[in-house]
Amino acid sequence: MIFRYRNDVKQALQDGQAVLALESTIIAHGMPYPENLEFAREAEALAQENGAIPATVAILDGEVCIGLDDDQLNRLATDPDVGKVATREIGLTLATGGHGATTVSATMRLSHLAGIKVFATGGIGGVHLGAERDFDVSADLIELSRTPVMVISAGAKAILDLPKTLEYLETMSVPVIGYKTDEFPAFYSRRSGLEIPQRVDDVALIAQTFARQLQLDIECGVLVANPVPEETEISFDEMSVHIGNALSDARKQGVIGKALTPYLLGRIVELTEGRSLVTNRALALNNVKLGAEIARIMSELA
Ligand code: PSU
Ligand code: MN
Repeated sequence: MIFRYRNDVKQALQDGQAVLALESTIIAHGMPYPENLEFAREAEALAQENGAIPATVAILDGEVCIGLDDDQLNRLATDPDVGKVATREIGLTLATGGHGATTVSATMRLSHLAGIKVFATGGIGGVHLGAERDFDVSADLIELSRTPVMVISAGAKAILDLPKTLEYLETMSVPVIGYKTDEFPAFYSRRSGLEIPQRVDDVALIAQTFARQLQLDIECGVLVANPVPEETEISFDEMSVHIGNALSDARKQGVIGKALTPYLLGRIVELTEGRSLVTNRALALNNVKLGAEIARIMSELA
């Protein structure tokens, strides 16, 4: 068997009830232990409270797991051998019976194959600063352009080139919807100064927008940009300083490729003395809540 479903997830999918996908790279490579495990448990509980069955996605022992139990969450949060799996690494990880935490790209693809339409994360990968030299563009953007799953995010952080990320999404025909905002949020901060042309304040309209795309077999996803709650945001100006320092440390250490995003996230937690982690947790949970509401409305539309 390649797909293993937690029982309640399988049942909910069969019955057409709301299911919300959650990624696992944020657990294995996006936050330190034990905050990562606490976050993973809280995210599952919050989805449930808001009317959707949570399905954290990962690859364990060569199987795609849709919905994890507490032991499996623990394993992802603590085992240093759990790799970071983007879409291109799915095949080899399965073929070797390996383990992997799935990124936004792989989680989208596997959710789609499992029949899950809505997925909540923290922030997406994007076009990296200096991409005109090193071509570092996250596979998340490619997946958004070819896989019909809605992704709820707090935008993307300024470790990325945000204007280029938005341009790329436009080129790749990925709709970007600002939930109650006219600006693309910058993960830790509510504002980036960059305009999003499509603002929607009504959750039901977000669900209907995606339902229409699905009806027409438009194959791309939708990126929902949901700003971090005001009480936990860190200003763009302050974060820019820490991000600049983290980027220069990465350059000095020669960190590139798939190691770069986890390195920067960890370094920023250190540089902000843990404040960025509090913000990261709050924004990701805020996305889970919105994602669960959208998933619930989508299941009622079907
Ligand atoms: N951004 C975050 N937290 C994360 C990630 C991104 O704020 O944990 C993870 C996600 O899993 C995302 C991946 O899909 O990093 C992108 O990695 P890359 O930049 O190597 O494509
Ligand atoms: Mn990359």
